[in-house]
Amino acid sequence: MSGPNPQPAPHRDPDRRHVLRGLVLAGSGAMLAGCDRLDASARFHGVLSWAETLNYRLHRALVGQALAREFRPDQVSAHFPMNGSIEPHHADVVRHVPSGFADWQLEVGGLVGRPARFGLADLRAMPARTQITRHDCVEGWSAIGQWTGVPLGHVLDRVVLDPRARFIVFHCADLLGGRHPYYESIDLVDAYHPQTILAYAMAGAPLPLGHGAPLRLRVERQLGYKHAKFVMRIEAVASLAGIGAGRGGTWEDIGNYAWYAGI
Ligand SMILES: Nc1nc2c(c(=O)[nH]1)N[C@H]1C(S)=C(S)[C@@H](COP(=O)(O)O)O[C@H]1N2
Ligand SMILES: [Mo]
Repeated sequence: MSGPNPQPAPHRDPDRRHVLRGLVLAGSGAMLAGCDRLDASARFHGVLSWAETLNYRLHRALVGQALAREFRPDQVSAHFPMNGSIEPHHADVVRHVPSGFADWQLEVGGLVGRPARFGLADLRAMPARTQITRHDCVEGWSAIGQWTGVPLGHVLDRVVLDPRARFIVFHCADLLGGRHPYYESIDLVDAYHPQTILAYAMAGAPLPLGHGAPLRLRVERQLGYKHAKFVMRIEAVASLAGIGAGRGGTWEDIGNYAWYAGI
């Protein structure tokens, strides 16, 4: 099935209350602040067109921080396609393929108080979340997969996000079509959404290379191209201007895709 979903079905997992409590305790204030701040900065920096701004506001108003639907293990797709780049190209990352990324490190910087590097073991030692969700690609396919990773919000808290930060940018190790360095970005609302994780495992096994090893973003409330694979560097920024062509992502820059791809 392709195209936008209807509004996500009410989430009925037993851990829902736990998640909601966590939300209230940990970040609702920050998320609301992030939302307001996005409205101010994204519009004025021209990232969102007028229509996109309207879509963003409508979507946010309708679904708020609702969780994307989660599925049962028996609903996982037998075949989950690999799409876009299926291997990294950046030499600094390619050299880690043979060892299974044993000494690879994710770089987290930009507008943060404590820039840091994290290896796979560091990321695995952080709180983990496993979720079974449906991935919707604009090219017209969907697949249900199980992902495990560390909530992005946890990593951002570890490096102490600067109050000036408005967006989180994911710099990837591949070149789209062999030419364009892949990057993506999300706002702080999505960054702190409980289902937004940096996934290092799929179906309980290390993330396969073609699905973005060693680390890929799962941002379950948005379309497939937002789910950056081969993430090598995360950067907190106040504005998306000056990154790539300034539209917030590679597909946004070269394919005119919407920056906000909420589903
Ligand atoms: N770095 C990087 N991330 C990427 C892409 C890519 O080409 N490079 N393709 C995007 C698109 S369009 C989709 S649908 C998903 C595909 O993820 P999959 O290969 O795990 O199915 O990754 C997204 N993230
Ligand atoms: Mo896609």
